[in-house]
Amino acid sequence: MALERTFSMLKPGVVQRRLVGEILARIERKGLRIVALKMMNIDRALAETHYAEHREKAFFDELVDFIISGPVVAMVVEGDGAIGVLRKLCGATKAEEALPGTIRGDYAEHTGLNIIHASDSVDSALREIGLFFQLAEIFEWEDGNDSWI
Ligand code: D4T
Repeated sequence: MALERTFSMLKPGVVQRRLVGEILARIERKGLRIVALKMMNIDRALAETHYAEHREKAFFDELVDFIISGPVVAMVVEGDGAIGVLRKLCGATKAEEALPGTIRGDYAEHTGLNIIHASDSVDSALREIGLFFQLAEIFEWEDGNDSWI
């Protein structure tokens, strides 16, 4: 499988619910590598750019208001097939369809508050990593566990 990088973000509410560690642990336990990580507030312009594909949707304004309502934890995650693997760990977008054992299935009751974002394609990953991170904020590190995970 191809080595990929994907963008992920723990949405507002995760910091307040003290779930950052638990969710990062799930990502790490799978064997994915965190190569960039930061807490930040998103401004309206970045939120509207990030969610540009949803501009015409009825939930767009609510979505933007929500994503700028508190700090998020943004990250770049690397691994074999990382884009699909992380989407699977997250579970379905709609909270009521997300299976138990997935991050959304275990922690989200409402779709508008579905806890985590993860890029859905190679193109989205590239675009979103570029929106949120400078090259110097992304770290290459030697993975001594590579032959065990
Ligand atoms: P994100 O982008 O947050 O990772 O979600 P997904 O990639 O899984 O799903 P999406 O782009 O279709 O939705 C973006 C964002 O909008 C919220 N949403 C979505 C909502 O509030 N109501 C809805 O009906 C849908 C489909 C949740 C995620």
